[in-house]
Amino acid sequence: MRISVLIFAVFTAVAFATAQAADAPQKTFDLVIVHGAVPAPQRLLKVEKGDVLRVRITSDAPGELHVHGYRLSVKLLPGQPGELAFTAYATGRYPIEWHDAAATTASRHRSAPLATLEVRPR
Ligand SMILES: [Cu+2]
Repeated sequence: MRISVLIFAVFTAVAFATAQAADAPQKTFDLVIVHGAVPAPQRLLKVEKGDVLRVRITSDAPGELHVHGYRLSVKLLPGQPGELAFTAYATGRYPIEWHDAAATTASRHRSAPLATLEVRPR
């Protein structure tokens, strides 16, 4: 119990330190989810390794947004925007999925990604 609290505290401190890196370019994205999809221009989040991302998300239905590969998630309710702030520490293409709260567990990870995070080498 104590160890897990300590690990969480260290992880939080490291995540905070990386997010605060003064010289890292900041990139802000807005995802507006309507009927489980975002408009085409929002479907590709293109960044470079080391960029600090701020992704603001709103949804018209309750659910959860995942950035697979980065193991990030945020729960959303209609009218309550969510936000993910993180550093693009690994290059590659990562699916950003939307899991509607009403969807069954079996169908949750089978849906097409909402968007893609593309992190290119600097
Ligand atoms: Cu997922």
